[in-house]
Formats: sequence, structure tokens, C-alpha cells
Amino acid sequence: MSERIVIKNLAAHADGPVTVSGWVETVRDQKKVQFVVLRDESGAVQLVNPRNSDAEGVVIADEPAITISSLAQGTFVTATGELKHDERVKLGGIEIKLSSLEVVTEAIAETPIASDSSIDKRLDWRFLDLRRPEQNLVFRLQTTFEHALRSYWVEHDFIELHTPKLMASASESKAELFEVDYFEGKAYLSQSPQFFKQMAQPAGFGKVFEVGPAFRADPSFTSRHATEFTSIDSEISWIDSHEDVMRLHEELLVAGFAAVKEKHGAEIEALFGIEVTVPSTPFPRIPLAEAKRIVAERGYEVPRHDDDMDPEGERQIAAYVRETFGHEFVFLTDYASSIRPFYHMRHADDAALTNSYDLIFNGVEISTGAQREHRVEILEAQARDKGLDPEELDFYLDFFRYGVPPHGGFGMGLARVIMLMLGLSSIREVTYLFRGPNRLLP
Ligand code: AMO
Repeated sequence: MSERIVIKNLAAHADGPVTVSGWVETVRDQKKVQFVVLRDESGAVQLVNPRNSDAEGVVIADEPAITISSLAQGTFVTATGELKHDERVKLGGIEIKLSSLEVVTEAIAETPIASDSSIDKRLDWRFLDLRRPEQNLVFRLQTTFEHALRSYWVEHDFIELHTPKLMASASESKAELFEVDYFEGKAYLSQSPQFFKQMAQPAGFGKVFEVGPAFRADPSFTSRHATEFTSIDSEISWIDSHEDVMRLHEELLVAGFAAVKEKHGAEIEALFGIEVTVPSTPFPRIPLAEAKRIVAERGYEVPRHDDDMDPEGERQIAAYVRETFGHEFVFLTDYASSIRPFYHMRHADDAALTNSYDLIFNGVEISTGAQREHRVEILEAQARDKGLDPEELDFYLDFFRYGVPPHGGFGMGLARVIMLMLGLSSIREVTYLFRGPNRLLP
């Protein structure tokens, strides 16, 4: 490795000779001096080159001839010079007076995207789009968020799972299933680790988590749907109801938001104009039926045929919760059995309702959680009730035939959390490489 200093560490470095590497962000040619803004993964610094009598600027390569004036944006260079702290320099109060500049790889002069390019165009050139400081921050804070969740899980004795993504059957709805050729037969891409995180309960693991890919053959083009997304899943034994799952869920989110705020709060405010709020606990909880009444009182009727809450209803209830409780999160609970999967436990006194919830963050659903039905006869009946063939589910039903503790858990879309945390309008902005019905490249 060279002696390169990461740009953000220059601030703490004494005046004197330094070497930095990165890509050219801008070149400003003035009569007596040339300025280059050099950026690396950690930040940007100004390089200065006082012009000598040579009006073309300093030649830094002969064949082909490259001068500082002709450096294309995006060219990767290594620069050596004298670091000087100077409060008058707007960019971080430091500059480097160049003694040498080596071009490592040249960039084509015309950059294919600009700051006002459409999201689709930017995704075509994702590696260039990702050079923007905002984008770099998205993935640094996402790393912090995931790390905080993982620390919580590890400290609380959870076991990490890596469940298979090739499946013999659907794990959520058949409509959203990707089918792939599998030797002589067919396989399906996993829509959720649902069955296998539940399997860890009769396996005696107690508490588990997984952060991994999920696939949904969902043809929608909304700002919150992808055909492949990162799902954050957790499942715990010995719960009394979905209330225990919600408590775990809250604690995880508080850990994640607190870590992000502490490490990146100032940068998020500077680049996104958003103040990250660490949510207070408990988050408000509102049964779905009551939420619909509240929304109706505010003048919005969720379509009658819809047992669920639609996106506008979610926005309305979020507005109510913000006004009433000053909270960005709300658990909508007790969804109707008619719109929940067969594996959700139903209320003991009202089979039309389930021990389940959706978590809404700033008006968008980020998660579904529930207590699971662990009594195999009831589970079988509920599967039949949903038109499923228990024989096809036999491998799953077996989990419940040899002893299993009461359990529950949740699944949460990582991109949705990050999108909403930053006030962005699409998960495409916070997904490293987005996959949608008409995007498989890059
Ligand atoms: P559900 O299907 O509600 O529940 O998914 C859980 C969460 O995953 C995210 N999500 C998506 N994100 C991006 N694109 C998609 N197409 C997409 N589909 C879902 C959302 C959603 O809230 N097995 C259950 C969870 C459980 O009960 O443990 C499940 O998958 O943020």
C-alpha cells in the first residue's frame, strides 16, 4: 500500500508533505493559480498549483499530454504536496500545494450523468452516481444501522441464520413467485425466510435473526417495491403475544437510529437537511379497525372492499400520530385474518382477527410482524381455509409435530427504513443496485 492519507484524516495532520489519492471532482483554472478538488471515499480536499510562466499549466504526463487544465472530471490521481491549514479555505480549512500529480486512470471527458439526470439514467451509471457524497453517506449510515442491529442481537444471544434462497415452494404468496429451472425440475426464489426462521424454534435456537435477500415477482413500479430487496428478519420463542415481538422491534430500531444519529447526524443534516430522531418507546399502537375510524374522521375513507390499509390511509394515520403523539412510528395491530397469511395466530376470542401488526414509519409500511400459530391442527385448518394444500406444506407442518414453543417475529425491508429516515422518495436511491421489473443491469 502507498503512504496515502485518507482525506478526512488530513484535518488532524500537521502541516508538511502528504500524499493523497482520489478522483478529480472539479478543476478551476485561474490566471495565477489552478485549483483541483480531489475527492476520495472519505471527503474532499483542495489542491493548489500556482502557475509558473507556462500558461498551459503544469504538464503531468507527456504521452498523451495531460495538463492540470485538461484533467477530466473523474480521473483518478495520486497527488503529493505540502499540506497547509488555512482557515480562509472554504473546503475544510486546508489545502495542499502540489509538488507532483500522477494520473492513475484517466476518465472520459464527457460524464454521462449530471446532477439533474433522471433516476433511471443515474441507475444506468450507478457507479458514477454513487460517487456523490450523499450516496456515499447512504451506504455508510446503512452500515452503521445494520451494525447496531447486529450488536443488539449478539448482545442478547440471538443466533444468526443464513436460510436458503432456493426453495421447493412459495413462502409468501404464490402470485409473487420467481420460478427457476432446477436440474430436471423447478425451484423458486425465496420471498422471505419465514418458514426457516420459524424452523429454528422447534430446533431449540430460541432467538434468531437474518439479514438477507428476498425476491418477489411483483410487477409494480412503485417507489417502495423492488423485485429483490434486503429483508431484516427476526424470530423469538416463548412469547405471550405479538406485543413481545413489537417490544423487540422497537428496541432494535432505537439501537439502529441512535447509532446512526450519533455517528452521522451532523452529516445527514448537512447533506439531506433532515434531523434524525431517535424514536421514544413504546411506539404508539392502534388496532387497524380503530385506525380506519380515525382516518375516516379525518375525511379519508379506505375503500370498503379493502380489509387492509391502503397507502393513503397509511399516510393519514401517520399524520394523526405525528399530531397526537409527536411520533414518526405507529404499530397498526390486529389485522383481519382474511388478509393475513395462514401462519398468523388468530385471536382466541375472535378468529376474524390476528395477533399481528404492520409498522408504519413516516406514513409507509416498513414491516410486518406476528405471533405464529404453533398448534398444528389449527395451522392445518388455517392453511385449508386459505385454499392451500396441507400436503404441499407438509415439510413446514412437520416443524410443529414434534414439539414447538409459542413464537413470533417480523420481517422489515432495509431500503424502506433508510429511504424514510433520510426523507427520500424512492428505495431506488438507497439500494446499491436496484432490481425492478425492467431493470437487471448493471
Ligand atoms: P411482508 O411481505 O409484509 O412480510 O414483507 C415484510 C417487509 O418487507 C418489505 N418488502 C419489500 N421491500 C421492497 N420491495 C418489495 N417488493 C417488498 N416486499 C416486502 C417491506 C415489508 O413491510 N414473512 C413476513 C414477515 C414476518 O411476518 O416475519 C413478510 O415477508 O418493508
